[in-house]
Amino acid sequence: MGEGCRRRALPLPGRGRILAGEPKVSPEHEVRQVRELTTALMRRVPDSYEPFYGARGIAIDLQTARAQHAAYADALRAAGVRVHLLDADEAWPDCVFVEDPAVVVPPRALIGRLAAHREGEPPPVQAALREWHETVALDGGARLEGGDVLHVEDTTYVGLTARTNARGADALRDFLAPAGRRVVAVRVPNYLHLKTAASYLGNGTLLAVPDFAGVKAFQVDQVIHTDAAEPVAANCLRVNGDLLVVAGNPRTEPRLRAFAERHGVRVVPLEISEFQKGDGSLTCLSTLW
Ligand code: CIR
Repeated sequence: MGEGCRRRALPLPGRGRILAGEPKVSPEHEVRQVRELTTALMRRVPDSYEPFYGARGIAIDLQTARAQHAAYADALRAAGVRVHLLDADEAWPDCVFVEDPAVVVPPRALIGRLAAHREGEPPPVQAALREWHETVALDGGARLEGGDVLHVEDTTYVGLTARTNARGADALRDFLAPAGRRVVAVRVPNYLHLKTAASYLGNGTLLAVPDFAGVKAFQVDQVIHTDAAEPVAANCLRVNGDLLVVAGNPRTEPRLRAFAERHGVRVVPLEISEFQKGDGSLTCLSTLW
């Protein structure tokens, strides 16, 4: 990465100080700072997660799911984040995927409107977020899920998917305007959410599945592709000096380790099999700020 690739620190509005957490980077690879994340909201796994998927022919092991959830929370803590655990709501089996009901950019949080089978999830999340943030509602026709919102430096990309519509993208644009953030909408035809197809590793680097055409819309220095046979690896979570990656992707992991080595980032593989069965991945298990 050369001189022309340097960027200023991630200018997301927030209270956190800026970290320059890349001690292993040599001088010619300029330190690229990342905004410190201090806090995560997670939501417990409801008992109903198992029968909900069981009725669809998908066998969830609830005990394993909870162990994976706990390991994920520990990984966030190890990355320096304070984790707040919200109670599950048995009426809404997917409520563990707490990324989707809100987009938090301190000092405000935009409350999403979710797919019908998840429509009851936002109110308790909104109530919890009010402890830290002013919350903002969507207008009537807007639909927006947090899995479609990807912050990359001073731009926020929003996926137009089966879950997020143009009005939701417009609402996000309005919400982020006071923070000075640009919003770019990207069509994501074949994946559940934008962050199913791509995620931001920090340091100017996007990770994406190889068949994601929308990658052209991203202003980044570098794109790393997952192996074509490992699309689930595309959802990583950079938290301060750590990069949480989905375990069990042996062809993609060396590419992520090479990135991490170059930038002084620690790779933390996490098993999330029981959440992948519910179409979830790493980012969806928390809302971070
Ligand atoms: C759903 O259908 O919405 C859930 N089963 C999966 C949500 C995953 N969310 C995410 O990746 N942000």
